[in-house]
Amino acid sequence: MPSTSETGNTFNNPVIPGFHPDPSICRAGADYYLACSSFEYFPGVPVFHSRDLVHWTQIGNALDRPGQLRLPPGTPSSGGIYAPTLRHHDGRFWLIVTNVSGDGNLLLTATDPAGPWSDPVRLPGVHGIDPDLAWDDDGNCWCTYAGVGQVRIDPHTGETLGPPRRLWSGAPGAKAPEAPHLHQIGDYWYLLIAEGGTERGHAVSIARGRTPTGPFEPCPANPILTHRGTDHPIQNTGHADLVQAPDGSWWMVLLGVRPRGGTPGWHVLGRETFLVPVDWVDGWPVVGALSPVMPAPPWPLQRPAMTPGRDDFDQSELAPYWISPRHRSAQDCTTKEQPGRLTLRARGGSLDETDVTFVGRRQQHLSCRVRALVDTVEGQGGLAVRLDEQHHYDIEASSAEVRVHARVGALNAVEASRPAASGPVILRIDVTAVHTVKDARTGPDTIAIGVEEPDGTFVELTSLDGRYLSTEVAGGFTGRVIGMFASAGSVHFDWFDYEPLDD
Ligand code: 6LW
Repeated sequence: MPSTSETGNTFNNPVIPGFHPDPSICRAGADYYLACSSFEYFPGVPVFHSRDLVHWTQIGNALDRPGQLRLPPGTPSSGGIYAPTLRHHDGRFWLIVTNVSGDGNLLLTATDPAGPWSDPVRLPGVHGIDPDLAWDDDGNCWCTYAGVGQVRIDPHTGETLGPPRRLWSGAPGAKAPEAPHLHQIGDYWYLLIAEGGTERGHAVSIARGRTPTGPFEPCPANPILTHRGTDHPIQNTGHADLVQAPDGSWWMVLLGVRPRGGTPGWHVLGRETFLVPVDWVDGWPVVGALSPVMPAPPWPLQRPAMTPGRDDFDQSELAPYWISPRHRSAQDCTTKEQPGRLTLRARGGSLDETDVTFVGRRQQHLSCRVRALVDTVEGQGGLAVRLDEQHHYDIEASSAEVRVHARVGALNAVEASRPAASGPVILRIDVTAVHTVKDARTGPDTIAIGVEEPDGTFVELTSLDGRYLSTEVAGGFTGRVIGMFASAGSVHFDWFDYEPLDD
């Protein structure tokens, strides 16, 4: 689904739209790889591949076996997996990440970043989120983490070798020095960090030293990137990583958000991954202007198929973009029971609870249409737009009725209903973003929910304000996920179609 507004001379930001925060990037020859946070979702840590830095294809998830990713049923939304670092070193790929809901810091390796990834090694001596990995010329492996602290580790066993040390806290008084990435570039070791918190105060700063352990001298131009206090269409910019292209140019990937609607602006797709060029002046990086449309890099842009819009459930395994809160098993989610259909079996919980049978994909476009053909002869279920247990809209079909629910914090209401027609039904959700960013009266988008007649006519049952499914209302670190659920018995889905619309 390449965007229609992209030309040969430009590319569109974000380069990985939808809830894909905390990007970490590395290059192996002509191939770039990137990993993101995944929080309460299974499988965890989406891994992407690109040949041009602009177009990315998801090739897997680093944590795709239950033994690698333990998210107990009570794991809160926005708990779980935080902020990976992905590196290529010594002919292998290395990934270090934190499970804040149990296992702490984890280190995995793979020869192919598409997987399989190893079982994780635990790092009980590393006490901080956002762990980074860097090897010096003597082969020492340095793990640097939020705070900003550092400890030498044995990456094979996870043991710490020596005491932890504090390295740098960013600007005096700035909160949350985090997301460190340590890079050896030329004569210096550069310590890139985020500071100010992941909301409107977010920023990227850097310091440099002659050794990986410092001392570190802050860049006089810090923060080297921030959109604080501006009207920029991309906000909350921070949590960055650096990569060098084969032609010698440098690039930064980072997270940002795209608020829409009136004050304060609501962002609904979570924190997305953006790309921006970097120049070097006097041994310091100077970050180029970050905008929704950017000058293209000086190499041919590939155009791989992005996440496909439609799934007919003809494969025996689900594609890597399908995610489920906390847990998924062949007992409650399978394409093998009825060929060409996804069967979901209700585990018992509703969308309001943590133990729910739900399979979805990230909403990646400000406007989109989602449809699914649902057979509820053996159960009850449907389509939902989910931010977390307390913030979701859904349309649920049973043999008797089709109902639209809205859950917003403590409020839980049936918004509309109608008797069910006999046989399978096409459920449909149209998300339409507002055009004007500044109209004080509007939310970011409207979410129209209903059923589609066999001739394609949309029978809208209700239209809801999208602001209540935004991070500004719900809090947390994720973004909207749209998908299928079963609330009773077994529900069969013939297909699921996600169509980006112009916004
Ligand atoms: C992550 C921290 C942050 O660990 O948010 O934006 C936290 N940065 O670095 C969760 O994504």
